[in-house]
Amino acid sequence: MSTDPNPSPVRLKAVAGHGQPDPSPELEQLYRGFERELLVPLWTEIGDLMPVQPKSKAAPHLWRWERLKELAAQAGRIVPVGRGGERRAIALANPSLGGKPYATPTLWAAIQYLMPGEDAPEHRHTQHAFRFVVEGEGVWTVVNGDPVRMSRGDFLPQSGWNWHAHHNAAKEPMAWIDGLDIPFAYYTESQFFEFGRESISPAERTTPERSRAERLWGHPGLRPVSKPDATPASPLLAYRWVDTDRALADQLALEEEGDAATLSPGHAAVRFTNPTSGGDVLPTIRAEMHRVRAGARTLTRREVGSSVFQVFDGSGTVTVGERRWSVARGDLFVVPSWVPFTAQAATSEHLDLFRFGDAPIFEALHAQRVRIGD
Ligand code: GTQ
Ligand code: FE2
Repeated sequence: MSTDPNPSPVRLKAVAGHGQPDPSPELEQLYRGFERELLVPLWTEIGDLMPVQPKSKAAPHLWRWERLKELAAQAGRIVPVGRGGERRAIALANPSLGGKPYATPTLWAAIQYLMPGEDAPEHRHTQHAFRFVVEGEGVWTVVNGDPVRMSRGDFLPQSGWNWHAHHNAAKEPMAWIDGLDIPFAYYTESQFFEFGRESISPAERTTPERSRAERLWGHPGLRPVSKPDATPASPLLAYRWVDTDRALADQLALEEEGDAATLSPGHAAVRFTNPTSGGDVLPTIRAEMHRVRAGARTLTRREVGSSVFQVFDGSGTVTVGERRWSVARGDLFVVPSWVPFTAQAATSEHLDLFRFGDAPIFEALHAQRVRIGD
């Protein structure tokens, strides 16, 4: 009845179709009964609930770095950063995810901005996080009291429940991107959060070239014997561009010398890994850097789970499902679950793509699938 003060949210409509019962007054009566008792039969929902392959709600979408930076700078002039709001971070909101600040169903991606001399206050949360720097320098992120320099090309993981604050020690504002598993933690209702100290100490405002974490863990192929245990997330707090760049350049050089060093011709890729285990750098987030040689193209790839890419350097064309964009430095785009992706570098310069995704979740659950080719 229309006067029902608590109408059922279940709405069932008899429709003709494959495997559907013929519409009839009895069927209507049955469906009203289901609605009253808050019941939904499988036969009307199966196409949505159990598709033959993942059908992402998320849309392929691109955000231009120039636009993001402009708005972040505007926020820098107007919006203070401090306790409560915690961060001047502005998230990418996928147009198909209901207005939530989610880049994909599992991943948060945001531009964060700090003015000269500013501090983002200390806190910790169970969500896993990282920073990636596409340009600029001058901010130190302070993780459990360890100041870590952030410069162009650096990848900085911060696994859940570590205290962290950010400090801009430079005379210029700085922007970078954050990736977190906020949507995943939200759906699974597994979040915890704590405020830290009101301000960090003078010792934590120092600006060392290398963090304590790098001095302990940042030596290729060497681990401290004093730390025998594998940890679920990487204890190394910075992966420096000089190392990533050299690894990619070496792969392409080896390929030219005839070694099978690359993923496919002209496509080099490295994954950021946890030095205690060789596994992914964070329990829920995989991060990689890809380099496509000038004029080369990656294989078409689709996989379970979603990714966000940021163009680190160069230019080219990326194809995500039905969408195709010309991309340049800083541009960010989303590749939803099981949507085919290819990247083509410009003929004049290589294309460097930073990528992060949720693959570790699906691998842990033995639900990961990858398909190469069209
Ligand atoms: O820098 O600590 O983009 O806690 C979202 C949540 C950044 C951060 C974000 C956060 C942070
Ligand atoms: Fe945080």
